[in-house]
Amino acid sequence: MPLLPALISFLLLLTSPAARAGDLLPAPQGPILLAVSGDIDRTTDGQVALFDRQMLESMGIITLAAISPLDDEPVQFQGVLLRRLLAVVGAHGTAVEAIALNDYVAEIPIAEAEHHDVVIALTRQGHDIPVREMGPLMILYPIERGLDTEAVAARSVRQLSQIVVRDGATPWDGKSVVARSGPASNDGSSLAP
Ligand SMILES: Nc1nc2c(c(=O)[nH]1)N[C@H]1C(S)=C(S)[C@@H](COP(=O)(O)O)O[C@H]1N2
Ligand SMILES: [Mo]
Repeated sequence: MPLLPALISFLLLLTSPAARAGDLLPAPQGPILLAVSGDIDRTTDGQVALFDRQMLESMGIITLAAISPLDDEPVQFQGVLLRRLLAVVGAHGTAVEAIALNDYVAEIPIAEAEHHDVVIALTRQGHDIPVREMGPLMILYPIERGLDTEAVAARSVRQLSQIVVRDGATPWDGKSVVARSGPASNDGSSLAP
């Protein structure tokens, strides 16, 4: 299906007044890049929401500068906002478990993704990201004061393959929020109120 009609039908589906818990998202046509499960209202097969590249792109691509494991300095990435994906699947709960191809798991508070432009990157400098370069999907945080912490680095999941929506073990404590005053904390252990 050409991109524009696919995009329009996808957006219509999302905004339709008939959209409700249990509605099915369009089934993926290409290779599956991401599986979203857990506490979600919309799936592709009644169990899990599977996404191919085109489906992810149809949610709206944003560009951000970030530093990947391969970079010494910021380069341009393009991807989908995590909060946009969570809106598409109708996520409940307070956190997502982001799971990598190598079974690495990190918990990301949903409130953090609402507050910051946490991105699921699809391309690096205009190109798909090979698995050996920590793709095809990678969670990136914007370069922002207050986000340069080890905790945030640990949530920057490379080779992302699954997201499970659930209630978090620990509610977000706001530690990655940009402090309005006072010195920037760089270890996440102290935060100006
Ligand atoms: N797939 C995967 N992603 C991962 C990790 C991992 O072990 N596997 N480690 C995390 C941790 S603890 C850190 S500090 C950063 C390291 O990212 P870097 O290689 O850009 O420094 O990746 C995060 N993402
Ligand atoms: Mo780390």
